[in-house]
Amino acid sequence: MHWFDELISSYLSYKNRTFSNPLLEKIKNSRELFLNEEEPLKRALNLLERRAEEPMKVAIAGQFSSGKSTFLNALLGKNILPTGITPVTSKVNYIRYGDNFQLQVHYHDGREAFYGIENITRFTDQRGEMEEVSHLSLYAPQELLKEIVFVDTPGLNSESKSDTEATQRVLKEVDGIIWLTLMDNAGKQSEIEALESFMDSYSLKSLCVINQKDKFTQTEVETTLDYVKKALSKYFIEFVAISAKQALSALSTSKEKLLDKEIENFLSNVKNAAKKDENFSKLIEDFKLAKEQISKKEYDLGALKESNIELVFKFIENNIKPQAKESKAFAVTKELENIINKIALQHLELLKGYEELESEFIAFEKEVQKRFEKLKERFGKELQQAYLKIEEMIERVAVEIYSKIKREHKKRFSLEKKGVLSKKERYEVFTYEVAKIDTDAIYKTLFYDDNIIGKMFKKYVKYIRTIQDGVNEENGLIYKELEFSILKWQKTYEHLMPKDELYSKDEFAKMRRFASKVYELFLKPFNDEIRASFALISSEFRHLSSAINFNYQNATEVSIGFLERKINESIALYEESPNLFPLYEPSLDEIKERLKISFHMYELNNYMNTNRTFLHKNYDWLMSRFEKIRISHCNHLKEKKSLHKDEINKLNKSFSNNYK
Ligand SMILES: Nc1nc2c(ncn2[C@@H]2O[C@H](COP(=O)(O)OP(=O)(O)OP(=O)(O)O)[C@@H](O)[C@H]2O)c(=O)[nH]1
Ligand SMILES: [Mg+2]
Repeated sequence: MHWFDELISSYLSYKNRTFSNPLLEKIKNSRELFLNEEEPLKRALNLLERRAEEPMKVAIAGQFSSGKSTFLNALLGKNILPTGITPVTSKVNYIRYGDNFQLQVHYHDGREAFYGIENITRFTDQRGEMEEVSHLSLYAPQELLKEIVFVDTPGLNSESKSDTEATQRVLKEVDGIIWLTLMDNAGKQSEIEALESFMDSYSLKSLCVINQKDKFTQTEVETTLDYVKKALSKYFIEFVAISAKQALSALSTSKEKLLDKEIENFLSNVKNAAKKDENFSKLIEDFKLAKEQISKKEYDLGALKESNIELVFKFIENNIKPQAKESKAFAVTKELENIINKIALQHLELLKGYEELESEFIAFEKEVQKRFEKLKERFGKELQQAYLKIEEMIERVAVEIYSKIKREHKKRFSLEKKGVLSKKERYEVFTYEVAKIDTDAIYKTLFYDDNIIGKMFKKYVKYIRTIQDGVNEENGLIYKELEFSILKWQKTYEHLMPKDELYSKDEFAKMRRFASKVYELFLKPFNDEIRASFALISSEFRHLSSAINFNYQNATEVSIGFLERKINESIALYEESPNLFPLYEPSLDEIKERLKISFHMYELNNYMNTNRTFLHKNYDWLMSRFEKIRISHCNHLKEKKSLHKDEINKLNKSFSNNYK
């Protein structure tokens, strides 16, 4: 039963053939790499798969009546294509594999229609008029056609210009050409002219077949072959003489042909039986019977051998096939490479978008850090200036107070004893000078008539205001700069369209949607922080101006009151025991010190006159907020980026594995 196993295994190996097509596998593997396969990409890949699976094309060309159609009939083992001694074939005819014989007519307007093969003459015979037919496809159940599509062409020197042009186009798209010529014509000027215009780029895969060898003697054939080889060596790499007519008659009755048919039948029956889980034994019996009957038939092996047609198949097998395979593999691989590259470029473009946005934020943070340091320095100095203005006011008040300390004469009565033993006592008058602050005069100068302090204070408040405005303006400016660069980015990416048809429309739409939300997602948080800081700083500044505004007169009064109390206390003590207690008179420094305390200058010093003023703290706080926002933005972008990065890596990896 070993022949049976062989049959089954050859059947299965045929069935599995498409899966062992390495080119197809390559495409299928690549398809798994793509994140999404939208219509155009799908179409391109499907087309490529079809190309990888597609059999090679071999055109049969030559001048009219050279026997092209007869040769193809021999190949089909059946007299299907119309032949004749006058120019016959008028339409290019693709002979393809099909489960049944069938004719497909392709019209110029794109229509297609199927007909039984008996109608073929209607559509291709020049003797009929079929202007609207573009070309034909003939399907035949012939194993060889699974690997090779043959193309029958109208004779090149036929009358019709459009037929000749159609042939010319076909010759450019095929993998190989078999040129049929006749003993009498071979190498003649008219043929050389035709070859000159058609064959130049195909010489390496072209075979010259000299037909109708049955009409000549062996010597004549050899002489002609020798001559043609010399005359046409430029156009072909091999020359054979055949008889298409002999081949046709041998093959159309060949036992092999019949056996092939029987085997095909048997296999399809086996397949059906296997599906239904039926026993094969009856099928095997039938097949054996049919085989025996075929072997009893007359079979003209001699004629087939003599026709030389197998040399043509050898040429196809040894020359056309390997080259076609190679050039197809090259073209398909190149195209696949191209597609992978494009998709990688698409991801690169999108990745670049997110990266650009990210680098805007990183650059912004660096810039802000620098700017904030500078602003801290600038406004630190300005606050210090404001602090000095308060000090100046205090100085002015102190000098005023000091200048209004008068001398006043006072009398005191002291009990004196006369003599050591005398019991007589008496009072004596002593005059002395005490300090007296002329409060009215001070107030008059400082607060009322000249309002010196009021004026100084106004200047101070104005100055504080300029600092506040400066801070707000600078902070606003920094935000505006960020906004400008981000909106510029948005402008580009909000309208980003795929540059290539194969690019994913979805991915680009995603990017556009993302870009349109960039204010909401990315800018607003910064803006919110700046606003919050505006509010915070404003209240601090308000405190700085109003606290002193409402306080300065009161603080002066409190200081003077303190000094007066101290003077009066010293007088009281002095009067009791002048030798023990001196009279107190405030120095300028003491007055200043008192005023500083009343004006809360020690607290203000921390607030305005150090490296840790409220503005320093505010900038540090704002910076830390900005940093937090930036980090969260970058994390968000990292997610977006990693999607494309992964795709690019995947594609690059497969690329270097498969194609380098
Ligand atoms: N004796 C002989 N006649 C042949 C042979 N091959 C073809 N013929 C005859 O030559 C004539 C032309 O053959 P076709 O097959 O129609 O030639 P073709 O090249 O298809 O012609 P067009 O389609 O008109 O270009 C027909 O009458 C065939 O029977 C051959 O090997 N020997
Ligand atoms: Mg023909």
